[in-house]
Amino acid sequence: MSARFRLTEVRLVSMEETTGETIVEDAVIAIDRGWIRWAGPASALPPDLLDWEPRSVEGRLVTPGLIDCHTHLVHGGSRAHEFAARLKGATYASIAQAGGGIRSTVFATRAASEETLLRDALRRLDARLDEGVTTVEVKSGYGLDWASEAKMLRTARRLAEHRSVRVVTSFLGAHALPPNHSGSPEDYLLSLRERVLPALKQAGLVDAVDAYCESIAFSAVQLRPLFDTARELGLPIRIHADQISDAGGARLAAEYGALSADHLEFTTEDDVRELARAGTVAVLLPGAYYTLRQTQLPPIDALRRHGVPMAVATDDNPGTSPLSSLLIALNMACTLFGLTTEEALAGATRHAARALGLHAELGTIAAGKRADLAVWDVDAPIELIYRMGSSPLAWSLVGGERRPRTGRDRP
Ligand code: DI6
Ligand code: FE
Repeated sequence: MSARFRLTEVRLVSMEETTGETIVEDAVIAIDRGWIRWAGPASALPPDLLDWEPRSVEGRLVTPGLIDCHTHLVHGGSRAHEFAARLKGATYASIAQAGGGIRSTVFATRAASEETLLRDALRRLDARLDEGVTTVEVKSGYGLDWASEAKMLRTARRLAEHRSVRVVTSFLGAHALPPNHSGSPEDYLLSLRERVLPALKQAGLVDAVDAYCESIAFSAVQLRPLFDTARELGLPIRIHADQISDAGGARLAAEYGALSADHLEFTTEDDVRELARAGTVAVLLPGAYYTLRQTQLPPIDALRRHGVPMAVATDDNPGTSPLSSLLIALNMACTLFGLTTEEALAGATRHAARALGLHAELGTIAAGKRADLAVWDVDAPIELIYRMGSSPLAWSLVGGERRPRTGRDRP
């Protein structure tokens, strides 16, 4: 394989801010050792790129590789029985209070071997890769002790050794109090600050710090010291905020200049203003909204009015969003939250890259970005979102390397 080549006969959807999902017909993407050197109409190709090996995509649509910027795809066990219980009228909170919920996944994750965690996570990952996902964020938070959190994060890192994908990790030790924890929440958070987080960071396992700021988890007041520690360690912050109550999570995200505030169903317009001021991305998670049959919508119009970038992700977790399909999350973002298809696609590309702090190198097709691309058998971007359950991906490229779809032998 040559290190330099140009994709030709591209129908280019760059998802750049200025052009969005406009299609540039008969385009070329020139790729140099995994990075995009140039992208635009063939008629404007700089002459020095003419002798780069041409590889035709035969008129297929090419978008940036998709980015799933909020997942818990490494975890043990299943919570199908809770799904059954909810169908009979139980609520998420009542299940948690009865000892189920996050705690039951903590027991299953602690009991699982790393190989089992890896095998199950790879299945959930593969479903995404076959939908054009090239970067995925993965959280810990179902271990809640040093060894089990480390096991989850190591497994997340290993995904990138087994598949062509970029993995970004978040430490979510502040997800719940560990089962049988005898001390106060403050004691637990202090142990994260003093021992667990610095050690995991030192081991190279943590790219960011996340927390569950919620009436049934931790309060903003309790979380501040943890975020101070994250800051001292130079780690960016993201927050599960205002999902089932207004617990001040979005305000806290803005206060700490968090990369993202995720969920936001109960966020007020005043808080949206703060998010805008802080440059924090709103990550919308319609799979959780759907699964919990929520009725309170995130403040989409306010987010638009104040210019807060909106990303969309799966939230793939065994309790509230057992969803492996980012394309279906995009469909839900449109149908349930009223996003336009262009907003939804920006939410899985440009804005998702920003939510991970990687917008300088990912999220659009432009010179200087990584050659992470998705090649599709569709006529227009809306087709990616409108149809559910059958991925139109032809193949993807990660750092310029072609990744065929699973089980497909044709090019
Ligand atoms: N993300 C989370 O981490 C929590 N809810 C959500 O949307 C808890 C998920 C769980 O019940 O396991
Ligand atoms: Fe989540």
